[in-house]
Amino acid sequence: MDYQSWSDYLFQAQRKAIAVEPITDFEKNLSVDDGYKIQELLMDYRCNEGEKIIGAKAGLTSIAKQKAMGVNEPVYGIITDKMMLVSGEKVELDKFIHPRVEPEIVFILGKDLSGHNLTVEEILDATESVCCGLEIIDSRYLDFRFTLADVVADNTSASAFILGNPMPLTNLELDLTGCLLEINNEVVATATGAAVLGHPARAVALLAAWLHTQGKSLKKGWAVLSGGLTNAFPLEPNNYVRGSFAHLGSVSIKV
Ligand code: OOG
Ligand code: MG
Repeated sequence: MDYQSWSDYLFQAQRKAIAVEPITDFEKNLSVDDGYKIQELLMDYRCNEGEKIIGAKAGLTSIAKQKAMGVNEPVYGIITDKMMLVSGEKVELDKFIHPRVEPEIVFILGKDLSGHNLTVEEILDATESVCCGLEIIDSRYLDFRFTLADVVADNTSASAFILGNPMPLTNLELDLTGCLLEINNEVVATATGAAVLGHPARAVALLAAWLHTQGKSLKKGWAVLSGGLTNAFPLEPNNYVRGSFAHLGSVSIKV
């Protein structure tokens, strides 16, 4: 299989903001491992264009998201400086294909982390601060139609994200942390941190294990997105989207 040309296929789709058919429409046997190889080349490509890796993301870590996307396993991807927007910033829809927004809990790491079966305690120990976030996902595939292998190749639909103010972990019970997603001042979804694998730190542990198998690690200073707590909602013209979290504050974007 020509991994390089599939990574180019997805890179061009993202750059031109034009949706393409899923790779599995052509490569019926695309495996999840193939997907990760394509993702790696895709991110090499983006880094060669000047983007800097500033973190990682887990996706499909909540039942809400897995059900919505018809996929039953978490997926892992990479985030870069170019994907970061500022809270309150105006989002231009024409840079995206069909963006959707989802609320997430984000870990800022105080040390490198790698290894299998890291515990929630070990993750929290390595965490410098936590913040609330909104992720804007934008599958490069038509109608967000993909298999697990396709979405992995597409760097798990990563497109943009917005972080709230970093908060110290002291006395935070992230599994109990409630979150409201509002669009135009109407609550469209609610969840608590436990929606992600019982505790969002477990998503960080899975990411550390994923990188460990490649001889890599989560890095000190990285932002780690633990996955959408609720289903994702389409971003539409004139939307004002806000994610509000108990103890973590809120983040918003205007379209
Ligand atoms: C895949 C990305 C999932 C999450 O937080 O669940 C994701 C998708 O739904 O397109 O970022
Ligand atoms: Mg996400």
